[in-house]
Amino acid sequence: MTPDNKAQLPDPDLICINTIRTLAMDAVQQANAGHPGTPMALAPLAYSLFTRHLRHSPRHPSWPDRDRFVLSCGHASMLLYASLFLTGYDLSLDELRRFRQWGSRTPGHPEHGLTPGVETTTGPLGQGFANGVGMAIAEAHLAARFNRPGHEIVNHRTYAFASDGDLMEGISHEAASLAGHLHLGKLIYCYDDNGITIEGHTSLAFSEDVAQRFAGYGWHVQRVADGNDLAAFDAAIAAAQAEASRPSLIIVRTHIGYGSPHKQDSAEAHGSPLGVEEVALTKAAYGWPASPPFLVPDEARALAGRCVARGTAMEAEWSARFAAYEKAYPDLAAEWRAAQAGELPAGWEQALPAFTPADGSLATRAWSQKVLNALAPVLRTLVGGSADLAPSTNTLMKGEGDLEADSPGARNMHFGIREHGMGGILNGMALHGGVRPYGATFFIFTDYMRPSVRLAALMELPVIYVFTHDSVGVGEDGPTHQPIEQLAAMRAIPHLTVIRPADGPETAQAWRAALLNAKGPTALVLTRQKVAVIDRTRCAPADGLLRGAYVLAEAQGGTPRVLLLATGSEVGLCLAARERLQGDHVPARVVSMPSLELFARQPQAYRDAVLPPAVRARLAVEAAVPFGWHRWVGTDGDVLGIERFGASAPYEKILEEFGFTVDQVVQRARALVARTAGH
Ligand SMILES: Cc1ncc(C[n+]2csc(CCOP(=O)(O)OP(=O)(O)O)c2C)c(N)n1
Repeated sequence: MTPDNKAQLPDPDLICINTIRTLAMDAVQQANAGHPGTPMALAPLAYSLFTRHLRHSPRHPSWPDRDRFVLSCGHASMLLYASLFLTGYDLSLDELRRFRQWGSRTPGHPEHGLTPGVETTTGPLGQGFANGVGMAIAEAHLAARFNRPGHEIVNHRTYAFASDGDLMEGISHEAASLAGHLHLGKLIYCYDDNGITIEGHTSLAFSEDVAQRFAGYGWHVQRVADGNDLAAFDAAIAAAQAEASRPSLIIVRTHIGYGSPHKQDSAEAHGSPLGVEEVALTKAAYGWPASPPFLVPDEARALAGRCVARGTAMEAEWSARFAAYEKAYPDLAAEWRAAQAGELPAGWEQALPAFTPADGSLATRAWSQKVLNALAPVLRTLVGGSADLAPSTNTLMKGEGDLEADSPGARNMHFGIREHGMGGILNGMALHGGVRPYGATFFIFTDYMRPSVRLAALMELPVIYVFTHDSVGVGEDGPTHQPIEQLAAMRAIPHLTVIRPADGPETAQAWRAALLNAKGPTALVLTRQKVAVIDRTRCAPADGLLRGAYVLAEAQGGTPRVLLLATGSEVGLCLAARERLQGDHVPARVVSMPSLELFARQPQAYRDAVLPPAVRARLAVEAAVPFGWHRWVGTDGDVLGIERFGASAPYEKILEEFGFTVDQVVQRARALVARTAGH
């Protein structure tokens, strides 16, 4: 086919657009892997957005008041890389040539933190969609909190491109529904309606009316009939910007592999190189020289200078505004700066409550509520909530309002029953910055949000999760609600710190560790059932938690014959078992191990001090699948865990049936001592 877009577009625009297209084709061809078709289709939209609409500063990609852009269909990464390169970001043409190669800044899917201008890591479809919603929530919250009449220092939009796959994934429903509910008027999404996915035409599996769907969510919906029609697209963006109280969806009809004589509008254009011949034919159809590859004509090269100048001017204007704000509101400005930097206020740790046995027995989720509420007034950046379980996860900040459409500056969020959406939104909030987001649900439902938790870990975002109802200790709700394999599954995620505290003081330290962890997400794993406060006059202080594991109760005489390792609610069991073992002249050391990740990071000498290599009799006690514990108990050790699904009964009965009794621990420990004595 012969593209007719020359007739519609002024030449310099078309040259820039075709530069994006051909760079994508060439990079994918050179890498012999990648997705050329979607960048070819979306090039006009990206060009228009990056050069005319997006308020961004290519030389300062972290300018706080920039508009955010999310490429939710991360497989179209070359679209983003070419756009960033052409608009003057610190991304060279050589990097585009090294697309998908080891050590390049142009990986297969965009990775936040690696490439300047990449606002979030995308690729798992639907995640970016939810991230954008989180960014817009953070913006609305910070605008409400910090802006003052005549002084708007927070005022930016969030744009995203989303594909069929993004909209098919359930997370897009969850996030879009909440975005509509919250009236996120500064959210502008473009849906790439190209009718093609990997298996063929979308009609194979996707026939809903997307416009009606989003209208139903309360979004402002527009259509652009032709993705090459820049004037229509610009008008739609302008209308979306003018819409203040509803998120916008612009449904743009595009053609995957646009201009490719044999592959346009086919699934073949989606995820493999066009082929040398087809690249040549497509370039000919564009009126583009066949060689050299990676050609950037002067018209396209000139873009960078203009975009940099445009961005620098925008940023300078904002800086002047900020300076005036700082003069008028010095305290607020200082607070804003600290929030942006993710700094915790000096002395915040003094707000951590100290619990003693006199405080009685409470579930760790209940201790957590006390800690959260002690910290909330001090840590004003804490914003979060639960997926409709706040009364059970105990995550409400008392006295703080509900973050709703008409009160975006409040701090208690209500995610609705949308765990996956919550996970993606928390990531977006953390990426936006200025807030310290937390989200809560039952531990069992981490399975519903695991993809987002994994991405938080991959991006090393300081999200805090409060996961309660952490074991068969849930009781009567039964096996559907009783986590068994979730601890192992969460611990298997690199860069995620999992903390399962044993009592009130450890729960306070767990929050402390989570807040101090700026380099990745932290999951607090908390009980539903009550646990006693450990007598710290007889045991070690709870701040040992910061090292992941610590000697809670030393063996009599200091040389243990057996080590009892436990987390959370099972620590108390081990303390009781220790008493019995000691009575039987078996010196037993109890090691509280709330975080295997934190412990693994300690120097060998510390680890050996806690778990002396010479002591082979080691029993780990945890009401979960034993997977992962053998690293710590060794080949001679034993794990009292659970290798079946749970059961519906009062929790005391379940724990007894599953062997979580002092008797069992003592018996298993004795057997271990006997077995290892002969070694
Ligand atoms: C959660 C998830 N499932 C599956 C995939 C694999 N995948 C990559 S692109 C794609 C679908 C492509 O269709 P579409 O979203 O319409 O993108 P386009 O063909 O327009 O580029 C799939 C299934 C993925 N990246 N993420």
